[in-house]
Amino acid sequence: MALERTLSIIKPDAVEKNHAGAILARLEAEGFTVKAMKRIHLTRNEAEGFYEEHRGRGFFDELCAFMSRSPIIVLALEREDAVARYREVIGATDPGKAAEGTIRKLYGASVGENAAHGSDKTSTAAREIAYFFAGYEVSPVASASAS
Ligand code: DGI
Repeated sequence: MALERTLSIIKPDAVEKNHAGAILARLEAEGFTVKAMKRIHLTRNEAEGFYEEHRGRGFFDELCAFMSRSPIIVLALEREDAVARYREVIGATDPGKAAEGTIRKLYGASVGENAAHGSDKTSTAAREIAYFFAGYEVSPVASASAS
């Protein structure tokens, strides 16, 4: 199975409730390596840019207001099959439908405030990592076995 990267966001609701440490510990325990990480407070425009593909959907304004409400923690994570494995660990979009023990089940409150974001495919992951991190901030993929 291929070594991959995915973009993870610990969303405002989880950071506000001081769940970031527990979520990060869980991700490390699940075998993800942190290749880049930062805490940022998105502007409304930056949130809209990140979720551009959802523009026009009924929840877009609510989503962007939420994501720019308070700081988030953004991570580039690496492990084998990272995109799919990460989505398993966070669980379904709606915490009410997420499997027991998943991050969204444990820490999410609603479909809008669901604690974590994860890229949906590898091509999306590359674009999303580049949205938040300059090249020098992320370890080169080619040297993934090094730190
Ligand atoms: O990839 P996901 O984050 O699991 O889900 P997505 O790409 O379909 O939607 C992106 C985010 O938009 C999701 O994490 C929460 C928000 N969202 C999606 N569907 C709804 C929603 N927010 C509200 N309020 N209502 C929705 O139906």
